[in-house]
Amino acid sequence: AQMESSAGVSTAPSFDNGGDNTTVFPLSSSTVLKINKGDISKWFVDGSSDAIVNPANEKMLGGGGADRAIHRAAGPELLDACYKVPEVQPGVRCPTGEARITPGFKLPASHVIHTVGPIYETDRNAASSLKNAYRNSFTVAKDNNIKYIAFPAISCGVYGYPYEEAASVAISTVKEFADDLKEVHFVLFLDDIYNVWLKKAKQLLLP
Ligand code: AR6
Repeated sequence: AQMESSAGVSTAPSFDNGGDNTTVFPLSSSTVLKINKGDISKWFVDGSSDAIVNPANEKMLGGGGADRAIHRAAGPELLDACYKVPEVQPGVRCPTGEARITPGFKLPASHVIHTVGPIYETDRNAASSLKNAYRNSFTVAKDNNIKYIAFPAISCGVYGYPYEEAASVAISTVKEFADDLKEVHFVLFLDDIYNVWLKKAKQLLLP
């Protein structure tokens, strides 16, 4: 473990389970936001009340991007658990904007919260769909006594959401719904996205 940076300033490595460049922001008196660079499939805090969020699709049976990395690290039991999530329509286990939870199996984190962000080009309410994906991930987390949660940049890969707009939705929604959790993390794979998130967090969270 290394030193953590103070609120919103500079970057000391502290996400030593697979990431680095952690910056800490206050969300409330009891909740902090940490923005990390790294691979979300390696993230954990305590291995029992922690969850990573998988940016999945409505079928919930795997895919590319972070979804692929998460399934690979979790092992085949994760796919089995996803198959057991009931379909709400033929081929749809998790409609856009909703969230479902499974165990983490071989992942270092104890749980996976699967959510589905909007496809930017075709979702006419992309911002509200993205907000719902974050909000419903929090609802599922709280219902399952999760205290630590890590999000990737939902919809910013295959689903084509512009980074700046996504960062505004992500950070403002986290600010609104993070109560009852101890730590909310973003684990961002790309330098560009990490930098956009940091800038937006400074704008929205620091005085
Ligand atoms: N850790 C953290 N972030 C990652 C990782 C990782 N290991 N790998 C990629 N990213 P995407 P979406 C970043 O495409 O846009 C899948 O096929 C990536 O750089 O994973 O919501 C699903 O099955 C990007 O910034 O998710 C769906 O079909 C962010 O994670 C579809 O893609 C999200 O990119 C969902 O698309």
